[in-house]
Amino acid sequence: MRRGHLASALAILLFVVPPQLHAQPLPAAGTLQFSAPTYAIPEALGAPKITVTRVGGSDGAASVTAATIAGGSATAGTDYTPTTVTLTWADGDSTSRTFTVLIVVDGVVEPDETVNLALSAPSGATLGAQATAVLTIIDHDVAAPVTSIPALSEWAAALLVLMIGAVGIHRLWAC
Ligand SMILES: [Ca+2]
Repeated sequence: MRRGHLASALAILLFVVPPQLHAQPLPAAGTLQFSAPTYAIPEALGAPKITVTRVGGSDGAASVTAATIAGGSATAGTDYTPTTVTLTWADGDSTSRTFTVLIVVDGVVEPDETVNLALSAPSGATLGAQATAVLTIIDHDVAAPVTSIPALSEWAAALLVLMIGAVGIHRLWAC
């Protein structure tokens, strides 16, 4: 085949082949990540639901480990129950998953505290950019009002009244 004929054949081939076959996208498994970088929950509500999303594809089954990890200012076991769960998706499923972190309602007045959250061990998909997040526990306890101690002058006045009363009674008996 002469060079001119070859070029013509290639041009015809490119024209005939549908454009969508030129760059066929591979089915994507998607990425797994937290729905937000931060979450906040009043301590009194006790059980925030944390959302993990699958975005950018849903090809094949997937799973990921979601857990509370060390590093936040809240204390595991005292302020919250340490949690590790496995979240799973079926092939074609791209709906969100949630897991719950149990907060300890302690009745103690304290600053707001944080719990670090992390995704790890992805299977069938990859971790997205938001693979960590921070949960803030907003303290709801209030300090009991301090009972005021009577001023010294009030004590002195009360004592004076007692003394005057005692003297009066003594005089009555003497009469
Ligand atoms: Ca508290």
